[in-house]
Amino acid sequence: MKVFITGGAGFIGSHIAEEYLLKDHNVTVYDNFSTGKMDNLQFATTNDRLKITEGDIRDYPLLEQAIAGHDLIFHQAAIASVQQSIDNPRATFEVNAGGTLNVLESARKHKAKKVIFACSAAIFGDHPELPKSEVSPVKPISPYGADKYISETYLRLYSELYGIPTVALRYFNVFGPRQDPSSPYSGVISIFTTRIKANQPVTVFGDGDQYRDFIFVKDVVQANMLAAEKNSTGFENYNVGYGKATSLNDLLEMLKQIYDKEISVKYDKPRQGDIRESVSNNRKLSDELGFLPRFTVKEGLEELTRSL
Ligand code: UD2
Repeated sequence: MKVFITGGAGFIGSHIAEEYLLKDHNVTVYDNFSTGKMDNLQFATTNDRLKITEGDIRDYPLLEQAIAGHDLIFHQAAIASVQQSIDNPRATFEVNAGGTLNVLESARKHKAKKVIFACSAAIFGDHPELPKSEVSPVKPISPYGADKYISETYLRLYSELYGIPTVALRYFNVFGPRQDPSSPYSGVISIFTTRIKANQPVTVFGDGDQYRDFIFVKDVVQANMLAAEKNSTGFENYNVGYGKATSLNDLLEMLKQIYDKEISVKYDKPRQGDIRESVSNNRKLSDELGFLPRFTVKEGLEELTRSL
């Protein structure tokens, strides 16, 4: 298989690259290195089955040329910050929605076998139905969520109009090694673990009883590979979470046990625009793709902290 990964030098993309290389496939990473890092691909710098192309998904001619000859396209590139999408919706639209269209059009032109897309639980917004299944109402509350939903819609259209098999994986809260902790809007686990390791206090926005569905990055890779392997012809979407709720207070308790030290926690007012609760119903993912998470949240945290 020839595997093409947009955003392949980023957090999730680099883990997908790593697994395909371990299975002896040829992998092309396409990344503009705005947030992706060469460091994330350190495990393979001497592997001649890895090709790295520096390029932007907004650059259609370059992207289209780079995609030629690949079978499987994993589209992970995006501006992943919700806040950035609120501050600058046009710029993020160009990348997150326009970029997806460029990927799909390139895949159509070169008759790729399948496109698998990193969608997001952000498409659900603050609609109260829980847990979220694939038929739960979609109501994005940020340009980021809207761009992801537009992208998913284009995936469906490209399959219906042009016959390209497409899959949208709606990621819940992904965590693991290589997640960048540097922005205030980085994933909470990357922020907490980095600060705890450095003996710095952590801030909880709200009472800490808000919960999320945290899924370890290697299980997200598993979901991607299962979606790629399934003999599908049309469009499919799947919610991708661990399938259980973990509150921030639960998380801090686990981290306290793992680090075996007291954690200094400051409780502040809730973050504006925060959703209170989010959890995935993994039924479709397990029934149709045979997904079974291999890491509990605690096991994922243990592996993450060992890597820091
Ligand atoms: C996740 C996604 C985001 C988007 C969104 C849609 C991640 C990293 N982000 O945002 O891309 O899909 O879901 O709903 O997966 N928190 C603290 N202290 C901190 C940092 C965060 O208390 O230092 C809280 C934060 O206020 C929130 C929770 O932790 O209640 C999770 O925050 P997050 O930014 O990791 O993820 P989330 O669910 O807001």
